[in-house]
Amino acid sequence: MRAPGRINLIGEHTDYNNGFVLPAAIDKAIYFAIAPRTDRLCKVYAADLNDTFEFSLDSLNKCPKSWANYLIGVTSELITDGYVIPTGFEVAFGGDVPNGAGLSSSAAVESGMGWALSELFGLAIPRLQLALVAQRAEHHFAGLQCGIMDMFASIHGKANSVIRLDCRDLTFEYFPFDFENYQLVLCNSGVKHTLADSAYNTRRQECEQGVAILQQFYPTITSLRDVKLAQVEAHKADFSENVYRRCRYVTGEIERVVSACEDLQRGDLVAFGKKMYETHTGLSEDYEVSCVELDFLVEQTVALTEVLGARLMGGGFGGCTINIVETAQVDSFIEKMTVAYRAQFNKKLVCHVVGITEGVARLEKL
Ligand code: GAF
Repeated sequence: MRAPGRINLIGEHTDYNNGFVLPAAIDKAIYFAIAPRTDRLCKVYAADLNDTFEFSLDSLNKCPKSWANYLIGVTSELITDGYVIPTGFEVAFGGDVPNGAGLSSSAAVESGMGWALSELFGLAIPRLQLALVAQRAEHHFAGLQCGIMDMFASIHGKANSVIRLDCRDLTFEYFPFDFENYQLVLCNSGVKHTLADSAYNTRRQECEQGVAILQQFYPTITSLRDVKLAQVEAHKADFSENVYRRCRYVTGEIERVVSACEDLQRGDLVAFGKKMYETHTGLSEDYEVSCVELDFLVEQTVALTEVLGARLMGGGFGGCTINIVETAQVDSFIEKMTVAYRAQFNKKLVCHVVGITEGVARLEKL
């Protein structure tokens, strides 16, 4: 089984606000091998951590080992949805999705685990249902009140295409993203913010507070998706400063994704790239999920003519920036960024040129 990590071109922190996102599955993945047992025991092995864990199908509870919770969570949520896991199993997994880099290794683990169980026991789980199961596993077992984007992308990815997902009704469309002259390059700041999960959940609550305030004026709205940026501005005095800025960013970003998709359809990557910078500014100043390292990495690109757009990617507080870079200049871009990062922070910058691939799938027998 192969379950990929994901990137997101634009549309950050919009998924849990019922907005649009534009992610894709990438050529970095977690691989699973699975076999059935005859009893109720489940033995799991995380190859990259060289760590093991065992649990029983009869007591699927949260455990102190964070990585194991993704596997227990998916197993438990599948059973909640009525799928029959007839016996225990042995599973080993590992891959090359860097942990804590904002490429959603956790969603890859959840999608891969679900797909592995589906294949092993002939469950034929529909892809959308698996994404919802993985999201609930994250909520209930990992404690992150995430949106649907990461698991959806890992499960629905298509080679050389980004997915325009409407997180309100979960309809989606593939947009070709295959520009010979440009590559997607990720610059990994190496920063892993330990408070990221709790700060993420706080952002989500602040958006919900914004919705509750606006509902007093517009009773029919149910999420920030139903709100225009102009309405947020009109009610500035009704919000606290933080809630106002969170809502301003999200409503602006949802509108930005829609017009960024139009840029893409016209093949106008220059206009698309400009919007990536606007997103970064919003994430940094209004949503406050950036950090000095990510701001530095984005600022460094502003003067580089070979870069069309750059921004922090994913939940924030660390991880990677995503950059659209002229193909012929990719090596020199990486060199320049690595030197600058070392000079500023005395830290090594790891860069990845990423390709866009298919979503989770069973691999042919080796
Ligand atoms: C994390 C979450 F898991 C996603 O659901 C999404 O909200 C993202 O942060 C921000 O866009 O990856």
